[in-house]
Amino acid sequence: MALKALDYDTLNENVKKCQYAVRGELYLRASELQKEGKKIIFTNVGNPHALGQKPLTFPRQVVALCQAPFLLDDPNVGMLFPADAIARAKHYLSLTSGGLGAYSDSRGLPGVRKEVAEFIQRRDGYPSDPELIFLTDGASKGVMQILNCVIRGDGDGILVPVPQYPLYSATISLLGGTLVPYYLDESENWGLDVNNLRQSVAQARSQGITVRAMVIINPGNPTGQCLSEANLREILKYCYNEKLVLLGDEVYQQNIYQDERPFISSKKVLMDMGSPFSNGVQLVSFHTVSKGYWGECGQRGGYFEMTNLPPRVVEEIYKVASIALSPNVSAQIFMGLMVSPPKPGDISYDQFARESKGILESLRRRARIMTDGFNSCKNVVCNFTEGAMYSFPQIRLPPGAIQAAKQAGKVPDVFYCLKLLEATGISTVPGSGFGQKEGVFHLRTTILPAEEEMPEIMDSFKKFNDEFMSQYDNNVGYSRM
Ligand code: DCS
Repeated sequence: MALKALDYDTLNENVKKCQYAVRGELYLRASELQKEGKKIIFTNVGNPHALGQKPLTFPRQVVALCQAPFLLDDPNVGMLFPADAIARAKHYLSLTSGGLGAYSDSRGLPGVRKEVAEFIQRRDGYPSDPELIFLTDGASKGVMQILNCVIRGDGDGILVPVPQYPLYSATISLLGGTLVPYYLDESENWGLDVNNLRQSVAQARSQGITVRAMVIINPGNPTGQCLSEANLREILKYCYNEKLVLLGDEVYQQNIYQDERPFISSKKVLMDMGSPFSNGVQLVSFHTVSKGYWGECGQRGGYFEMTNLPPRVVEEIYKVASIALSPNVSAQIFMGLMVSPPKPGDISYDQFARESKGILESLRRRARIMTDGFNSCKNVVCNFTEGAMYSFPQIRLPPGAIQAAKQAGKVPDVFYCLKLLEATGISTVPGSGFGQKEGVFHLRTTILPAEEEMPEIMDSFKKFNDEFMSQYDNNVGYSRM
């Protein structure tokens, strides 16, 4: 039969190549089982509200009023909404040209970009220019826009940490670029060794690849580590010497679960380094309303800030952003609220502080419960989740299990995760979806299930795992780091 204009055979090869494990085979099987009536615990996506996290009250009040501005004319509005939420809704509406139903500037509302710049300035202690901040539909769209500008063809390489969040591998495939992996060191709590970077770049160059940019995810997904200031300095110096644009994915900057290594932004470290670095390194940093204690994933709000990009490049990025007309306007307001939440003394401050503190403290406890739970299991070792929303234990699969996976036609960690799903309903993502060293296996779970359900989930994981290991473990050299 003749091929249709758009048949699988004529599909863009880059689309076929692109893989996104977070919604891959495991997720599809979990959805099937759910349809059959099995209780599934979806820990495959960092989607806090889907696992029961309640929205923060104040931002929802403000956006509700912006969505239904006629409520502002209702004489009873003050009985339903606090005065500061009403004032804030009026403020945001005044920044729009026609409310939430009108497109905004393609870079986002100037008033909100100004609030983002003020937030960055407060956070880092250095000025930030609203003209160099673009609002986006989630951080994902921002990352795609920037990679689209960097990648000219398969001769262009992007350094990506391994393990990585597959937005990067998938987008690089889609855009026809080349992913240049650099390995994080699991035995050093997923630290980033600049020598590994050098090796990766040398190898890529020997294959004729022009390495153009480097991605860091800080705090890490799926690895959960927080980069130290010293490490960030080394990275920035490396980018300066090698003329690489640094893409700083900092979407988990509020999600920190220890005190030794607080979040520190790439921008601040760069500015602290002074000339020639501070005016020499090109940096794009990304943030979102999906993470932190907000977890407003469905709103699709994000921003990126550009440092040391020439005005003509910024103009071109603006031009390309204009093709999509405008980011979501309600999401822009969420972003405005995230970067300028209620302040001490505001009517809504106490409630906002109570809610946000409650979420963060619980996440901190859940990070601990998960790590300890995994480390109590046979043939499982797990670094502590210093930040972000994930636990990424290494599963030391015995040769018998690897053999059984082969027979079933599955990658070993996919095999393990499928068995786990069937036995317990826990839906995870196999480590192979994020990249890992040859012969080493992991899985990723989020730390997001409700705290009161955690002990039961970990018990059920342990029961499955220890039985699985006993079944396959013949006590001869299982796979190690
Ligand atoms: N960057 C990182 C490191 C992420 O983990 C995510 C989402 C994003 C960017 C994009 O977020 P938004 O587009 O929503 O702003 N993380 C996915 C994940 O691993 N699980 O859930 C979503």
